[in-house]
Amino acid sequence: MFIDETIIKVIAGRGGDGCLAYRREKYIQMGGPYGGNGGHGSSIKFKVDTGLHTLIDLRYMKVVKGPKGENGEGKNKNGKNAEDVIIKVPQGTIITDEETGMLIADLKNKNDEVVVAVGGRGGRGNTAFKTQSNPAPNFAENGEPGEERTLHVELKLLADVGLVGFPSVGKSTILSMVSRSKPKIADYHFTTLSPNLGVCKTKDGRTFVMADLPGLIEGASHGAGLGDKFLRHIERTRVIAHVIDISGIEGRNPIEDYYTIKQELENYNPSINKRPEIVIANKFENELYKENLKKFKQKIKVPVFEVRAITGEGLDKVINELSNMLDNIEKVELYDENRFESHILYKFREEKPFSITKEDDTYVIRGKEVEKLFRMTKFNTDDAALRFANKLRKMGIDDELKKMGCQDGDEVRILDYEFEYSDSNI
Ligand SMILES: Nc1nc2c(ncn2[C@@H]2O[C@H](COP(=O)(O)OP(=O)(O)OP(=O)(O)O)[C@@H](O)[C@H]2O)c(=O)[nH]1
Ligand SMILES: [Mg+2]
Repeated sequence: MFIDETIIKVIAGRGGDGCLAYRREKYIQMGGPYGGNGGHGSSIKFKVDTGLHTLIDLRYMKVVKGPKGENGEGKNKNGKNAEDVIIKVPQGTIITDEETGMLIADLKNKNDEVVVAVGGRGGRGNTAFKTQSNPAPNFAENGEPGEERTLHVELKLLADVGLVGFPSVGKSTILSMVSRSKPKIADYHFTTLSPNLGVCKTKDGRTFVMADLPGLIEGASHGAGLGDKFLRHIERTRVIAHVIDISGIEGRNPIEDYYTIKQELENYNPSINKRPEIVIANKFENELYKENLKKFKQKIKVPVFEVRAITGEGLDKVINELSNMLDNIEKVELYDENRFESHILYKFREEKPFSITKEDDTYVIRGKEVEKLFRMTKFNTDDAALRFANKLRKMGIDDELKKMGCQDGDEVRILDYEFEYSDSNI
């Protein structure tokens, strides 16, 4: 099966924990703090590998988790950073955030790579907190949790020319004659299930990439046949070559075929129909088809080239013409920018630093920052708890609780940690 779209969850590694230690050596009294910092957690990266052509490997990776950074140790020994996890994908992979729909990366070029989830910072050891006023801090930090994201990963092929048309009109046969690609060819419909790419060369040595795409039928834009899964590949071609069976031997009308395909393209993404196009009238091998060709040319005002794909007759001309067309159009951004426009706002969405709700008799505090602070606090010493309380106050949580009527002795909860509110220590 050809996979060109998948969902994957990535969880970057947590930072290593900071260490709480003191220097204790003979003859050195009050040696001071001696705990090292934790190492950085592993980040998760996507990287282009030109040897890959499908996203099939990703299907087996539902969740990718990065390792944790090493914990800090005594004698001020810092933990090692964890190595990044690299997920290899084919060129032309697009990554969006599944929750917001926001575009994260469009890996168009050979050497593209992108960090999709940043590893957590290592927690600081107690040495790092040493100040003049507190020369022997009695607390250390836990490592920061790594970023978590659910990603929608899709692959769009990058090709110069896309062969589109009904099933069995001869698209794969054409590609096999004009390039070294060897796609499967057969007389039944939907022989081609995934796109094939081939490099074409003109007599004067110019080259371009041609894609043989799976057959389209009426309703494809709504999922009929192989559906819109493959229409997405067409979005990434610069010139459209409509392949038409001009013989009509399968009982179809070539003119209607052309209009049906145009309509499907229009329904899927109207910008495709604005691209330069030609018609390849295939299976032109009999005097009887001359009439069909004449009618077609009268009706459809697009350059039409009659060919006979099984023998290769007429294909040189087609390749030459396609190459000339490509010389005259600029390389453009091939995906439709507008598709993402409505999501860009998410980037600027202001997130409240915290929220407090009263659930039963408990005040529940939520928010990324507060939860992160909570996870990074080691509640094993009074000093650590005090530092946590001070930070909450600085964030304005204290004031907000008071405003809501919270009084001494009331229950307050952050994640699964419950404590009693006290005006003096929070
Ligand atoms: N008579 C005749 N048959 C042809 C010609 N070109 C291709 N065919 C035949 O048409 C049939 C379908 O060809 P394919 O190249 O597999 O067609 P396709 O458009 O790739 O079809 P799908 O992959 O199913 O969409 C095969 O049996 C070919 O041998 C031609 O010029 N003349
Ligand atoms: Mg085919």
